[in-house]
Amino acid sequence: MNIAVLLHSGAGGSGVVATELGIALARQGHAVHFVADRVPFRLGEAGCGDTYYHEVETLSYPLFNAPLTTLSEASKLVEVIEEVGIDLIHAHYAVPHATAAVLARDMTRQNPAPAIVTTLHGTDVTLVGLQPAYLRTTQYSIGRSDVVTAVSRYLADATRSELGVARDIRVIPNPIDTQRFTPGRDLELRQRYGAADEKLLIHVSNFRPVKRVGNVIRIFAGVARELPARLLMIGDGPDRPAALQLARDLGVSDRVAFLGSFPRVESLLALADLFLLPSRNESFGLAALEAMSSGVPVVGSSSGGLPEVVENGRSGCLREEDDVDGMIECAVALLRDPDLHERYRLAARERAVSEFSGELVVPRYLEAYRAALEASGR
Ligand code: GMT
Repeated sequence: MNIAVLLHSGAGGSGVVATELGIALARQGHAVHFVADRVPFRLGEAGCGDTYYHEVETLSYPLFNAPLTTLSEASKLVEVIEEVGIDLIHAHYAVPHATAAVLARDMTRQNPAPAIVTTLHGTDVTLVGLQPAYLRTTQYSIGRSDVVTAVSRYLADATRSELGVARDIRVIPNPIDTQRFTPGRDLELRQRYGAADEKLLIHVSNFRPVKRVGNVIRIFAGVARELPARLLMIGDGPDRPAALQLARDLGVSDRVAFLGSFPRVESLLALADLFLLPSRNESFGLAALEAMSSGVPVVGSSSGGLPEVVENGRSGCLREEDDVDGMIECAVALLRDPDLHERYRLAARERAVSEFSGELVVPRYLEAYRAALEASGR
């Protein structure tokens, strides 16, 4: 199959899922064409067969306040459709990608036109899509897709109840490469981030308000009052300066390392004793799944779709969104009890492998593709 993938090419989870799913499909013999404004964050190092990158060119023009990226994306997509013969477009995130897909399908002279699968990832529904500025366009683009998938039951329900979309939505969880994200510590690397008797906590995100990085620091400070510990903060975003200041205010800045944003996080994840994700609302929590696959239990919030990934009391510990004390208590209990920690560690890995491994999830996407081709009359 010739597949065009529309995605956000930065470090966010939807772009990561789109890239890694595309790579997995290319490994199975499909030709995967990424259409984006820059090389996707996790594509660079893959070097994996039949993947292609088509750059969306943007145009700045004094009459426009900002470049009209949806239009450039649709134009580039039509070009790709007609040059290589695209069977199916997979749009990750409703706006602007599903919108550009619908527009390109209407514009192309290719007959039959490609089918469209749209995957909803989270804030495209719960935040951005609900804004009056985008609401009708989001509803329209979802409605005009041949098949719509959501990464959790929570998100599928929110799409129906909050966005008022009545159509069928398939729930397909995010896949994980369990061979790449695998337990196994590089002891030399571990030494670089703290002494052997210090517990290592880790957080990976784009440091946006929804991630509550302030609470990450508060939880860590609470844990560090009880036992020797260090925190690795991986990623970057608008809330980094405030998090850094809070670490200073709470007197833990010497034990918190901000490492920045980079694509290969697996070797660092495998070093950690706990992963922190106290987000306000996580529709899935891909970063938590990557940690679990690496054998790292998760402490986080029970809102949104995270409970569909992390089993509270087994592979991690989930508390109400702002229950920082509860999260501290749970983290300390886990870190103080090696047997309990080992049970959680094994359960986290086991859940990642048995529920979310690419071998199980990628075929579900292929099944959605077949349904979309059929629905589109191809
Ligand atoms: O909503 C975002 O934060 C953007 C999006 C992204 O591109 O990072 O993240 C969402 O998609 C991920 C992949 O499906 C999910 O793991 C994240 O939970 C989800 N983020 C939120 O719901 C906040």
